[in-house]
Amino acid sequence: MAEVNQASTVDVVIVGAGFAGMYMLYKLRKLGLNTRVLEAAKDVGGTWYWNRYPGARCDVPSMEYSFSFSNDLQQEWDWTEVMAAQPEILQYAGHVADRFQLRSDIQFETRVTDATYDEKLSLWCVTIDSGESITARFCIMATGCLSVPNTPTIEGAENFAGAVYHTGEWPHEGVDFTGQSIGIIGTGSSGIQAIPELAKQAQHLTVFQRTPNYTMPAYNKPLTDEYQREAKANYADIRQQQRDSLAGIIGYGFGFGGAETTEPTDSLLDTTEAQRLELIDKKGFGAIHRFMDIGLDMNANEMACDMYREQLGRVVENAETAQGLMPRNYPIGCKRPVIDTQYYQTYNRDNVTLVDLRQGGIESITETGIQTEQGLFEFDVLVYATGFDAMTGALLKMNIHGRDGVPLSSVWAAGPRSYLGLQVDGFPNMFTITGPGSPSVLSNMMVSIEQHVDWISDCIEHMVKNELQSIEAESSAVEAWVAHVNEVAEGSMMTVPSCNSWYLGANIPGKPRIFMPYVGGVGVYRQKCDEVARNDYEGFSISSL
Ligand code: N01
Repeated sequence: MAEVNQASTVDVVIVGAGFAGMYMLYKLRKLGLNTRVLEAAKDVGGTWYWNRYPGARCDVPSMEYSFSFSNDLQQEWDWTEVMAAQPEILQYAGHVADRFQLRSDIQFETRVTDATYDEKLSLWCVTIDSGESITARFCIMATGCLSVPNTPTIEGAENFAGAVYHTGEWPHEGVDFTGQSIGIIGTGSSGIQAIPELAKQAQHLTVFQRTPNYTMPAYNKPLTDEYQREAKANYADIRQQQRDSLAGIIGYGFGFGGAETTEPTDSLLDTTEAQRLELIDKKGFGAIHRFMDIGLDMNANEMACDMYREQLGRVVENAETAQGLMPRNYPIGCKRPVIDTQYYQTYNRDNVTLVDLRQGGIESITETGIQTEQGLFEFDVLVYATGFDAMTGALLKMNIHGRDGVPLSSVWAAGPRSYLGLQVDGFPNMFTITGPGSPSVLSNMMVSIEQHVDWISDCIEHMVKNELQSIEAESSAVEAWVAHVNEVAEGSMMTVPSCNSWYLGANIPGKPRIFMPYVGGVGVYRQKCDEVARNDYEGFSISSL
């Protein structure tokens, strides 16, 4: 491995060596800037480095969930499946690091504890867990949106005698569950992906489900050489369509999650019951994909939920288990869509038990299992699939202090506020890649990462060329952007009171209920960011050297 850049003063510090940090480094090197990346893990990959649980897989087609910045890279890399599994994505991240020789500027096994802005010197002082500090003119947070695992506080948790795992911090050597009984808490994307795989390995699997999710079959399959050749020949066009789209995904050749279309057009309210049943016969869970009003009208949405439950009842053989798995009382589409491989079929196995916590919640964790209001369930191993302190977690975990020593935690006490999800007022020369207030988690992260990195790198180039000292979001621009983010989310399924999603911070006790990502779409958002830059960085105040 190449020697690592250990300078204590650099032009730019980047926190995080996931896809965002890696591409940011690549771009800043091209500008000739001395850059250092600080990364807690032993290697690159970010979320794909940590989330190694069985069944971990991307929910975006691989050909689109990959970098577009280098045509050579996208032409030479071959994906094996429509939606790649974690090991393949991590291999890809490693390939990118090797190909562009990125590791020499990445300091691994280094956790940032503090970042403080020195106004007199216009420098960021970034402190790491060894106690050392690095100063830099620009500080770029590439810390990811889902990088701080959430382990709920449950009474007696420390008493459990067996092994305990979290899907978001899975052991790198893997876990052999042969002959073991497992208890798993959580049925979000991670739980829904892990459950079918764990059930295959375990002697018995008990699933503790607080809120059933709406999940769609992934219809994943191997990619043919012919498809890859054809898609690669059309890559320029595919990438442009992704950039102009709503979510950065066009589902080229496949649709999204096996659906025929990524852009629903029909009205469910205009269908008859007989037509709906016929659609379910033909398409199963996919029956609801093409109806636009599901996202706009609560009655249409409830009709779709009925269709969903109907299909679920057809797949799950035990009627009581099927009832237990049925999501109710919140709209479909209000949370991050989940896609799965044989999730409901897993409950037809003899070695899987569902504990529907709506019938009686968790009271405590004991030495041998979980005590619920329905009784004690015992197992050897406990798996938390309980998600993340999303979007703000990683930023607030570091002690970030801006102008006048003001902590980010106090500026964000009532929820995150940011201009374009790129900068916070009072924190000059600090950028957040895919920060709250940007499309981020509502999009294909690769598209959003590339867009933010390109924008930030153009901005820094502009600053350097014009001998400018600092750039900082204006408070009025932050206010206006936050209002806009809320306004566009308002009226969508995602903000209805019955929806308790991590988009709203609702999964973390005490976290302010604010809709964090920008729902306006990556195409529209990109235009807005470009317009801001074209208009001399409108909404930012810039000072000269
Ligand atoms: O986390 P989640 P996740 N007692 O927050 C339950 C991305 N991702 O890791 O809904 C009992 O969605 C909680 O219950 P409830 C993707 O963006 C992508 O699964 O709060 N249960 C819920 O069931 C995704 O959305 C991929 O009632 C408790 C679960 O834990 C995001 O990561 C794969 C509990 C947490 O679900 C997060 O997904 C994996 C408690 N005290 C992840 N506390 C793909 O690309 C929490 N829960 C496919």
